[in-house]
Amino acid sequence: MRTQLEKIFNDVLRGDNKSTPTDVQVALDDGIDASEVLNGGMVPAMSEVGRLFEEGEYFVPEMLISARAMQAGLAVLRPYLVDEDVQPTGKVVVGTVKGDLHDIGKNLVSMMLEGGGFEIVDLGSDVAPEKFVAAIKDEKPDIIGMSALLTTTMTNMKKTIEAIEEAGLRDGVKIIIGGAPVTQDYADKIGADGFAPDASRAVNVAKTLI
Ligand code: B1M
Repeated sequence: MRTQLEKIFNDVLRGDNKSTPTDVQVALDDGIDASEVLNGGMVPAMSEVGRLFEEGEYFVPEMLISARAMQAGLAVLRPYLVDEDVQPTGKVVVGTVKGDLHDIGKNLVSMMLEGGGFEIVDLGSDVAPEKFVAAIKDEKPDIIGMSALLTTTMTNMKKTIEAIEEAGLRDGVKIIIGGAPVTQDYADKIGADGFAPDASRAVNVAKTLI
């Protein structure tokens, strides 16, 4: 089991988008749990990519090809994380905030929420505050989920909450935020209703708020 997870870790690390989905499928066929494939192989590989970037060994192109391999692996995992037959218990509009292109964490949170019975409307990445506002009017979600990976873009979470307040829509939705630089303290400071450090805890927080 260990070697298969190591294989997947190395696939993502070197950005191999052919071997990653194949090795993920082999792991699942061997009976390794989807969450173990994710948290024991794929997610640690992305952390290592981040470390190598900080050390100056990886550059943006390497980060991009690892991200592409990660997305290819996630596509294989998706049916194992999402139960299509569950009746939706609530609707969540998700997006990565303005100026931020990191979408892997947001996609993972979306998948886990879907697996937890939520209907998802995904606005993508680099989502401006006014787009979140328009989506509240159009989609009437129970929850807005915002993701940010950069210290320079997490401030757009505050701006989005302010835009929702200014549009008079704040009382009708709960707001959950997350992403590597985001903390519970920050969530409290900007008036979000919930914070989750990872995708599975995002599901618990969403269920509590509903
Ligand atoms: Co970027 N990048 N990146 N990058 N990148 C980071 C975030 C960085 C930490 C790397 C580093 O220096 N160690 C650093 C940020 C530093 C900082 O702000 N403090 C960084 C930088 C600097 C940059 C650029 C500025 C680099 C440059 O151009 N010089 C640039 C910015 C571009 C932009 O957004 N405007 C940039 C670009 C990119 C790529 C496009 C190449 C690529 C992203 C591709 C993509 O997403 N499609 C990329 C990548 C891959 C990373 C790292 C290596 C991996 C991110 C990732 O996917 N992690 C990252 C290093 C790292 O995170 N250690 C890094 C895996 C993912 C599963 O985890 O997204 O944290 P994460 O999501 C988790 C939790 O955070 C949480 O749950 C998820 C699952 O458990 N979560 C939520 C996330 N959203 C949530 C929402 C919730 C609840 C929980 O509720 C709604």
